Formats: sequence, C-alpha cells, structure tokens
Amino acid sequence: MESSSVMPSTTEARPNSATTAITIKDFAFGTPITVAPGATVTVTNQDSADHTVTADQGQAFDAKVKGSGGTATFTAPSRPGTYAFHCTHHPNMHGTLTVK
Ligand SMILES: [Cu+2]
Repeated sequence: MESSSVMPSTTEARPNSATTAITIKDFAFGTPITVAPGATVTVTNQDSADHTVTADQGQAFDAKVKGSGGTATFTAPSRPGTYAFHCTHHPNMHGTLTVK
C-alpha cells in the first residue's frame, strides 16, 4: 500500500469524543474512554483468549468477549462517574470507563 496523500493526525484525546469502543489487545483494555450516560459500548477482543469487561463495583456492566476477534456490547451506566473494571479471567487486567 502506498500512501500518496497526507493524512491529518487527529488522535488527540477529547473528553467528549464519540468513541464508544474498547479494543482488547495483548491482555490490555487500551486507552480509557469517555461515553455518554446509557451509551452502547462495543468491545472487540483481538487476543486469542476470552476476556470480560466487568465493573469492579456493583453490577454496572459485565460483558463477555470471545477471543480471536469476538465482539460484545454493553450499556454504559446512566449515572455519571468513573467506573473501574477488570477481566474476570485475568485479574491483572484493569481499565476505566468514564461516564459524563
Ligand atoms: Cu481477560
């Protein structure tokens, strides 16, 4: 592939970004995302192992994502706040979801 045009680099973090996707890769949840209350968050798992996106506290959300390109969705909490989450299969995997 030859890139003949200059692509602007627009990967800056923006608090109100419409990004509602989490990509799991190398046993990590990637860059923390901020979503609107009640937003649908899509999770893609690029690892071969299965993962989950499970809220640390309460039952705010719990998505199971099959390995090798599996996807799942969950509904973000309706209450604004910062929600820590983890993978139930790999307790060392941690992420953060901000709702506002
Ligand atoms: Cu995992």
